Amino acid sequence: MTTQTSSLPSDFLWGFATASYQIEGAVNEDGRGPSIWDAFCKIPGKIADGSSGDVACDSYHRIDQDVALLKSCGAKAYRFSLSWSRIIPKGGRNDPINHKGLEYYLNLVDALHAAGITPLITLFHWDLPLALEERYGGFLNKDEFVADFTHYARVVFIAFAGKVKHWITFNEPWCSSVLGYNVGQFAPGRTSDRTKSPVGDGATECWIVGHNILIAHGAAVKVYREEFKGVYGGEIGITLNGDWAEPYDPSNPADIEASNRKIEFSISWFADPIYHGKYPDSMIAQLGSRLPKFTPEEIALVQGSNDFYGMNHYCANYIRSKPNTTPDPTDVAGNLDILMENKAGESIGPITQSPWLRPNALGFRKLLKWLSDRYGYPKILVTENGTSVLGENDMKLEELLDDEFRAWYFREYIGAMADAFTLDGVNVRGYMAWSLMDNFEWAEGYETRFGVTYVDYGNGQKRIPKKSAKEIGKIFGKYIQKS
Ligand code: PNW
Repeated sequence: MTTQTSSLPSDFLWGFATASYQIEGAVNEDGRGPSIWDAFCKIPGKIADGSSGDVACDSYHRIDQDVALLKSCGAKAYRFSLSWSRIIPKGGRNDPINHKGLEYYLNLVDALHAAGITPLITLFHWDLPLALEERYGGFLNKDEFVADFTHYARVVFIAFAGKVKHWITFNEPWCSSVLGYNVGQFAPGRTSDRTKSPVGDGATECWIVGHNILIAHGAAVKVYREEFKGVYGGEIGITLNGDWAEPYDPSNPADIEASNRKIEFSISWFADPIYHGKYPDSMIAQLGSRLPKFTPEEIALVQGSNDFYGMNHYCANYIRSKPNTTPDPTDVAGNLDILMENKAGESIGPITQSPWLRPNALGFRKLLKWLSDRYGYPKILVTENGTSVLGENDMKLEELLDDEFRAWYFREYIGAMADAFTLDGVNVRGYMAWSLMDNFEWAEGYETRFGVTYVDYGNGQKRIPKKSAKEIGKIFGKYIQKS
């Protein structure tokens, strides 16, 4: 329910988000090394339209256009990610640094500041340097990975010292772990499913990867706090993804419990160690010794390592329990069914182009409250929220640009967030819409569009703002208190 009286604080930071591999292109330029996504896209059948990020939105050559676009939308902030292999082409702590790569991001940050737009940097949004995957198995090698990520983070903190005050270590470790090492849908594509990959063990590897990412996050935060924060200020946290869960049958206690467990398996997997110093009991119970244990040194790094909670959120599901069943060893959800309809046959929300995404804005408000209750009302920055539109890619340009469905989504979701702030006391302080422009939507290629701006891939990556690009500023104008 969106009430007239809800509002957002006067210093609320809002804008748009993107990620390096999804927009930059220029994969072979100025010394950039390949990432695991360059390699994954070359495997036939992995990307829906057989495409890759080779050109994408060509943002590597279009700093001025992208910043002008942000400005025209009235954005106060821009969240983007760095390509690790642009900065350290082979990724490792003893490998050379590529100053040309750093220069691109430094120019972008300078252009943002000149336009009065606050930069938020994500250090890692899935494009791991391929050399690290080949050298030691990437995320699976805890000691090497943590040391190399910490080094990379320090290189970046030094380069941007004082220029950037908002840092995100990892984007959606759930996706890196589960989609990369269990489902096999994302790079590096490891899974137990031998029809998809000759290598991988979905019962164990995803839990090891998640564990190692948490430690790398904690180690990078320690570097920032000890070596940079005192001098330059700023804040650092991790971004976690998670959908809201509604019980399939609200009168069935097992479905209510399963709904809670679903959120624990996706979000609390990472957030409980950070805020409570341990994995959720429900995960320990189901996974046993397959869930790694933190050493005292590891948990000391991880616990308390968020200055803010980065929240990526898109949708909700109905959850049905599976009573009296033994969980499959490759189950990652908590032994339950994830459904789009409830027992009464009602859909959780309208259909979009993404099979996993049906909007339900009240679920956003409920999840904001759920997270706040569980983690002590932390400062929350919504680092992604947005939607695809059913059939958008096949629409005539005029129809596509009039994206009322996406504008409606933003009105609903931003309204629900204002309710959470005003009525539930949730400490939400920022919001980045996904995405500034249509871009490479991972395994779905370019067929699914998430942008508030249309990108004409066949015509020099020309950018044309859709209706929603202008709408977001109007919505925030309505909610943000005048100082
Ligand atoms: C996020 N799922 O990913 C990412 O951070 C973005 O890079 C991406 O473009 C955006 O959402 C839209 O997909 C997700 O299958 C991808 O549940 C897939 C899922 C969730 C998040």
